[in-house]
This record gives sequence, structure tokens and C-alpha cells, in this order.
Amino acid sequence: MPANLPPDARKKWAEVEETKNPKERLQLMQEFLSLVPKHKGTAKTCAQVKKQMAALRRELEEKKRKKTGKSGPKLFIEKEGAAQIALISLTKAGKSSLLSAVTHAKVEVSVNPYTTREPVPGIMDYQDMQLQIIEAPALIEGAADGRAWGPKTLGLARNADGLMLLVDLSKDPVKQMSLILDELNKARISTSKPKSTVEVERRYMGAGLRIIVTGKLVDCTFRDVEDLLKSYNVTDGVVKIHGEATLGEVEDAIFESTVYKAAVVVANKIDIDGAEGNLKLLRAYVGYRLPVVAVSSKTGTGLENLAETMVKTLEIIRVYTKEPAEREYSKKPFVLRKNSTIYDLARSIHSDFKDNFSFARVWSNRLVFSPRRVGANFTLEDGDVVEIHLK
Ligand SMILES: Nc1nc2c(ncn2[C@@H]2O[C@H](COP(=O)(O)OP(=O)(O)O)[C@@H](O)[C@H]2O)c(=O)[nH]1
Ligand SMILES: [Mg+2]
Repeated sequence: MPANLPPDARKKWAEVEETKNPKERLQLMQEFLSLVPKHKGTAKTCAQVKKQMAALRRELEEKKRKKTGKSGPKLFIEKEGAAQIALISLTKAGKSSLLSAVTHAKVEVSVNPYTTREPVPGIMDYQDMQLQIIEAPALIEGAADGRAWGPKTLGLARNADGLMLLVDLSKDPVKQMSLILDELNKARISTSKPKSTVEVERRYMGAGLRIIVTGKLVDCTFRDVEDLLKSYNVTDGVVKIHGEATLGEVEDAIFESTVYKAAVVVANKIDIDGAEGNLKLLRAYVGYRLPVVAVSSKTGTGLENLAETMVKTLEIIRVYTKEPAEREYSKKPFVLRKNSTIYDLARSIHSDFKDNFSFARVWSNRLVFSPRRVGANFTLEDGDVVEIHLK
């Protein structure tokens, strides 16, 4: 349902977007809310804005704390390896135990709840790739509404490339799973592949508005989208619409877009009596939505499947590069998204490469002849060896 905001509210939101100062933004958001009529169609937008306001308030508090010398908690962790995975669960499900079982991280495993309040990173090896696993502070009911450190946990999940959703098989698995999925959903983090994605990337360079539709607009025209964006003063930037999107979904994305995260359910404590029964219940509840891997962080059962399942779900591929003058290819792969092209590879190697690209040669078992000379649009697959030639 589109929010159909009145023009003065749209204008006010445009003012919000133009302001960088958090204090002023907060004030303008408050004014924006007072201009929004309260009904079913606007409830979602209001909730999103309120959440952003809560985040701004925390940011301001944190700044204050920093000034007084007390260091605030660290929210984001620098990405390392092929992908960053946030490890999410209710308290005592075994996050710290899993992290210490699959990485070299030094973590505190405790019988007391809520021991891990700050995110803890570790590195998990998988073949010639490394996955960075981050133990998030325990998820609690109400996290998405800003309760306790909930926003920190959900912020980590939003920033990660993928999620491991840990469920404790010694307790009601459906209750845990539904709570986790509920909070993620409320925080606009989706674990199912979206039918559409709308990305609104604002720029302030006076270059105008570019709308790229690679899918289909539902119940609206290109012109409607353009008018909607203009009414929010989105006149500079790039808006990408993939899949089937409605005008309401485009409007939602102006405030905060839903992000999709590849997720694997990790059913922990399979060593415990009665765990098998709970695993069945969990599998029945999850169905085909997500892969479920049963493990024991204590005995090590099932841990060998974890990385592989995660990598598959992330849909990443490894590509090896070779210098034209050399025989051997790189030992360390470039990690790219599935369906990436030579162009994407060139761009990830060096920002200049894409402009100076001439052609590439590709070695692969799936090709009848290797190497094959290809252009920038050639789609890469896991294990391909590529030699890029520049002009
Ligand atoms: N039996 C069994 N106990 C486990 C397993 N994983 C964790 N635990 C226990 O569960 C409790 C909570 O573990 P912890 O890793 O601190 O959970 P966290 O709060 O999610 O980080 C500790 O007493 C662990 O020893 C497991 O696979 N099997
Ligand atoms: Mg812990």
C-alpha cells in the first residue's frame, strides 16, 4: 500500500535528506512525522522513520560519551576474507562455542546469559577461501523496536554479507526460529530472495536522475516512478529497480530499503538427548525456505558441512587471475558474486582496469577449448582462470 504522503510531508523529507547534521535531521524528522496523516498506509513509513530517529539519538549519545572519554561500543567490524557472516541467536544457544570451534577466535563461553555484548570476529577457513564470522550480541525480543542492544545486533546483520541463524536444539526450536525471523523482518532484513529490489542511491553532483529498470513495474509506469522520486526531491542519483516492483515498494525504498541476506540455519547441540526430535520440528517449520545444518559445537558433529553450505547459499564464485607473461595463476582467488562478468572482475582488481580493458583469455574445464578469448561481458564461473589484457 503506497503511503500517499501529502506534498508538505514530501517537502519536509527532502529537507531531511539535504541535512547531514544529526541534530538537525532529528528535528526535521520530528516535523516530518507531524505532517504525516496517521493511517494504515503510512504506518510502515512512520515506523521506519522512528527507527532512524532512534539510531540518530544513539549516535548523538555515543558522540557525547566519546567526548567524555568513555569509549562507546563498536558497531561495525572491518570486513575480512571472502564474506562477512553475522552469527545470530538468542542467548546461550552456543554462538561463542561455535565461533571457538570453527575459528581461532578467543571467546568466552559461559553458562551465564548475555555474556557477549560486543561483536566478536573470527576467521573460518574453507578450501582457499576465508569466511569472517562475527558473533553478534544475543538477539532479544523487541530488538527491532530498539530494545537494549538490539539495534547493534540487527545493524551487524544488515551490514554483513550473510547470516548464520543459530537455534538451540535443547529448547523449543520453532519459538526461537520465529522470534529471530520476526525481528529480522521488522528490521527490514529479509532471508528470502526478493521478487524485486529497489536501490536508491542519492548523489549530489547535479548529474540528474537515472532510473534503471531491469525488471517490470507493477501497477505503475516509468513516469509514475519519476514523479514519485521528484516529489521527494530525489533529483540527483541512481535508482535501480530489479524484478517486479510496485510504486509502494519504490516509495518504501526512499526511506530505507529491505535488504536480502543469504542465511543458513545452524541447529546446534545435536549431541543432547531429545535434539533429534527438535531438529525434525525445526526442519518442518523452516521447510524449503532456508538450508538447515545440524551441528554440535561441543563434539564437532556436522561442523564440516557448515562452511560449504554457507558458501553455496552466498552464491559466490572464485576466480583466479594470471599475468599474461606468467605461467602460474594466483593462489588466492578473487571472490565474486555468481553471474559476475569479466567486467566485474576487472573492476574489482583495479578501478582503472575497466576503462583500459581490451580482451581476456579464460581457462576452464567447461570450455571446449582453453584458453578462450572473450570480451568484458563473458559470465564467469567458479574456478575460472582469467588473464586480462589491457589496451
Ligand atoms: N551439549 C552442548 N552444549 C553446548 C553446545 N554448544 C554450546 N553449548 C553450551 O551452551 C551454553 C552457552 O554457550 P555459549 O557458546 O556461551 O552461547 P552464546 O550465549 O550463544 O554465546 C554453554 O554452557 C555451552 O557449553 C553443544 O553443541 N552441545
Ligand atoms: Mg556468547
